[in-house]
Amino acid sequence: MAEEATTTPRNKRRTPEEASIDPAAQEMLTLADLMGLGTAFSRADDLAPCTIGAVGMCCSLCAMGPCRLTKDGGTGICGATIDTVQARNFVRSVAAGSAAHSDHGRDMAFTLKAVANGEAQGYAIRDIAKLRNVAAKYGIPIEGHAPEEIANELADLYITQFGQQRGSLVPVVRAPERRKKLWDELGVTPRGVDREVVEALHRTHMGDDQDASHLMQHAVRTALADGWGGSMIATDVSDILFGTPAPVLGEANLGVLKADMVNVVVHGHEPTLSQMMVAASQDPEIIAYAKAAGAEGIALSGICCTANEILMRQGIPAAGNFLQQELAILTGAVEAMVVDVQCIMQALVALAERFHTKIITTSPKVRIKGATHIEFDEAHALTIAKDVLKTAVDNYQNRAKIQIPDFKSSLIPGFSHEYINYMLGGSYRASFRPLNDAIISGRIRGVAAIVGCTNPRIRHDFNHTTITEELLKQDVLVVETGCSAIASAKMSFLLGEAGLDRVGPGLREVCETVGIPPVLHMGSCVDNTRILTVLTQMVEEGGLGDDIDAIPAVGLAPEWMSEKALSIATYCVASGVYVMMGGYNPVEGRGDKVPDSVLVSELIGDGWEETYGGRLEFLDDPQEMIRRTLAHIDAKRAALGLSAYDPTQFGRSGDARLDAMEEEMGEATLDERRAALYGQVPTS
Ligand code: MSK
Repeated sequence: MAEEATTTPRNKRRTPEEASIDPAAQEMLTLADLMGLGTAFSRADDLAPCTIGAVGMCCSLCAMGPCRLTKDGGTGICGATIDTVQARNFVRSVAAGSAAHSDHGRDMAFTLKAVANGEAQGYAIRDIAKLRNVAAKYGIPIEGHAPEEIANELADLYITQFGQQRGSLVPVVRAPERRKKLWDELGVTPRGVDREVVEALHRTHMGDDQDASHLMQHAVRTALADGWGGSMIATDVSDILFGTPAPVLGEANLGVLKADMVNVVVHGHEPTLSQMMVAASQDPEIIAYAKAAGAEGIALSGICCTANEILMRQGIPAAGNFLQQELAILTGAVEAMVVDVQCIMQALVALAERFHTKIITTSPKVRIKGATHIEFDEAHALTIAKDVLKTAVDNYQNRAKIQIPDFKSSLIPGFSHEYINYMLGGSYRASFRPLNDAIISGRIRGVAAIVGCTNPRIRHDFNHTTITEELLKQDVLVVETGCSAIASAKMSFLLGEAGLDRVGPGLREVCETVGIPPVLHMGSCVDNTRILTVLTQMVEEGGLGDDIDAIPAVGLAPEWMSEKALSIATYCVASGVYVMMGGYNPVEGRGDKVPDSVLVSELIGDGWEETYGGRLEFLDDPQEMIRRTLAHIDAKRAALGLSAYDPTQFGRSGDARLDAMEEEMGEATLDERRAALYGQVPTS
């Protein structure tokens, strides 16, 4: 792919092709222009970001300000330096991100409790093996106990993690030994989820913590409460209740919408409602109701991480990632967009008014003015899901002109850490040994986790797919979550054979041998904890050092936009990962030349690397992210004493060898081919 500008030109409307690389998105943006309708893309063009706030030089924490610290050595009215202001802003963002993920985890824990007590209509414990496995990690008795009893105890334990005041969050026991010791020594082991978030808000209130290093230490503790706390709980409970993901065939992009069916798009993050919507949409009563309205049935699809939750478990199609929420409405074919929490644009309501689409909010925590509210409650989950679907069906008759872009790609999602473990070794010797060995031999150069949002200030999907495409050529195994995974799905990187012609020779051999796509879709945003688990299991397997920071691995969020992404990045760095994020650096501003001051952007780079072995950087250019990824992976390989990456060593086995032989041998007989392959003299 040619190198092209990826950031928003200021004060100029981009063409659809400049705004997105996705042809479906381009078609809808063209339609929006024709209809004179705005989207996040056009609003990003019209609204220049605040250059002072963007780099963390504005403090609005009290009514003496807001103070803009643009002058060298300048301070706020209270005397706060730019370092203090940047650190406080950063801590607050991490606290918001950690709170969002963790509150999701809390709701999942309460749902598990309700299911265990038979108080949640339509739900069941789907993965008893995972329930037993997780419970056993915490010493919950499992032998001779019914799943409901175990679930009850696990739910109680998980619920206490939010209000716990002292000690350590229990999922932290799953981290590598050396890492846990480091966190204890540094005083960043999270005590309780709510405690860390509340303390983050307290410390950043006017007149409290005013030492940037000390503040940033609490950013780490608050983020770890997300990654090794709230998010990990969310992933565990989702798997227990809805099934641990395993490969399944799915589809992605706006072309999954159906012209002759009632289209219902679920959007947001929590799987409790969306899973029930899947069940309700397959109910004969609901299908009959849709047919009576003149439709062929109900077509359920998803946007953002709710899409990922039902895509990787049931193969329900993803209509798109974050920036496609408005574009789905522009098709005119969506009867209802059903939203729960996070990443939902308020602009949906005004846009939907120009069409017949109903925006239905469902969470007691989220209302949007002008939207229809049908509150979800797990005690009556199936009944509510059916009511929502009937509302959508009733709206089908109001549909006018539709334009569904004819673009969609197949994909195979569902690579949970449990499945990766199984696929590498099989039922009897499930193990990460083959993955470690492939890295040690150089067949796989290293691992990159590419995650996170899309952002209208960055050319939609461009950074995600440019980086993915090049790293695959360089034999880097790529795992993805969130909106990044949907971007790669649209490029067919998540479909076994379809992506292998664009993959380096060593990685291709591994993909062919194991039977996996070159990019592994590991789930939603909270499922970044699956990546932490994989890294921990690689450490435990041996041969790649004794902690996560030794592994030749990198994390990238090249089109991030949400505070959750800052929390994810921070807990990954504190776990030992080098993380690069796209776009501007929120702690970059340097008006302050006070001697001995700690510049926060230096702290999150060199400072955190010295302390945690991981570092956080913000970069505009995807080519530079690729260069730094490969340099880091090669440096880690060298530090482990592994051979330097050499692609010429690989690519002569498996399908590639057969293909080459096919070309060379043309009309050769079977025996001649056998002889060429195995060096044997034909015996027949
Ligand atoms: S949905 S947080 S835009 S990845 Fe998880 Fe996508 Fe980012 Fe929302």
